[in-house]
Amino acid sequence: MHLERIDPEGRGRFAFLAYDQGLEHGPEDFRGNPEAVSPRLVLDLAHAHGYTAVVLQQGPALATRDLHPDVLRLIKLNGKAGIAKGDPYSPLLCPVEYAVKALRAVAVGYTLYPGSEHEGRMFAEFAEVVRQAQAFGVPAVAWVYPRGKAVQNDTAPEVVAYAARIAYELGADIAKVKWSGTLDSFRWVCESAADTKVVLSGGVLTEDPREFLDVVDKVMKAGGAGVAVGRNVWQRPRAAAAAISKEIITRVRM
Ligand code: FBP
Repeated sequence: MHLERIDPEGRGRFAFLAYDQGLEHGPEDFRGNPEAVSPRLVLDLAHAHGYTAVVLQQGPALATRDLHPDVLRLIKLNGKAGIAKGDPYSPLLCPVEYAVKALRAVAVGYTLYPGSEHEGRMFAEFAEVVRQAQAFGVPAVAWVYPRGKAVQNDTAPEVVAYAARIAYELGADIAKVKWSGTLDSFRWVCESAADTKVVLSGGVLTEDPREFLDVVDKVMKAGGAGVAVGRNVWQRPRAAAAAISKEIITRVRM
């Protein structure tokens, strides 16, 4: 485990501010809050509220190298656009070495799609990412989203628990998974991940912030290690994004 850089006090609590949706979903995600089209907003929020790190693809990371240098960067190493349909494959786009040396990554991330006919390539790429991350002393975070024609319900408890377990089997320090629907089922998800810490994947914007914060409460009670949230923060106007950030950080209690 190489969590020291992102968890210096060893509390095992993390709140990542995810901003890789521009690639995954396209600019549609920024329509409701045009300010979010620039990564400046998430960097300002992370600076002001103490998120563990912001999640950036190579491009926004390069463009904002000098902005809020105190804000830690988790560099997303693979990615795909949301245009093609069918079983997903998300190729490695940025090597660990470049992320660490050129983009000052203190952690690296990779999305796995178990159940896709291409899962084997992604498992192999991520296993190599884990070895490289070990060599460079940074944690590897696995986004684990069962997906493809073999997957009927990607948020069924047994599917989310399997996702968390896959992250552990491949050597991830942290697994980012979808909400399994109940506190009890999420406890099983966390237990299934053994030594790998489990964080909640934010999901679509809830109109009422309390709805999202209620899930965060349940995740923490279930033994979760925190959140990796995007749209539920930066799809709100700046003041509301700041308000929910404060609530998230309080609940995660880093
Ligand atoms: P959100 O909090 O906005 O849901 O972000 C979490 C995340 O995993 C992003 O890091 C990623 O870009 C996106 O969700 C992928 O979403 P999808 O489930 O639509 O592939």
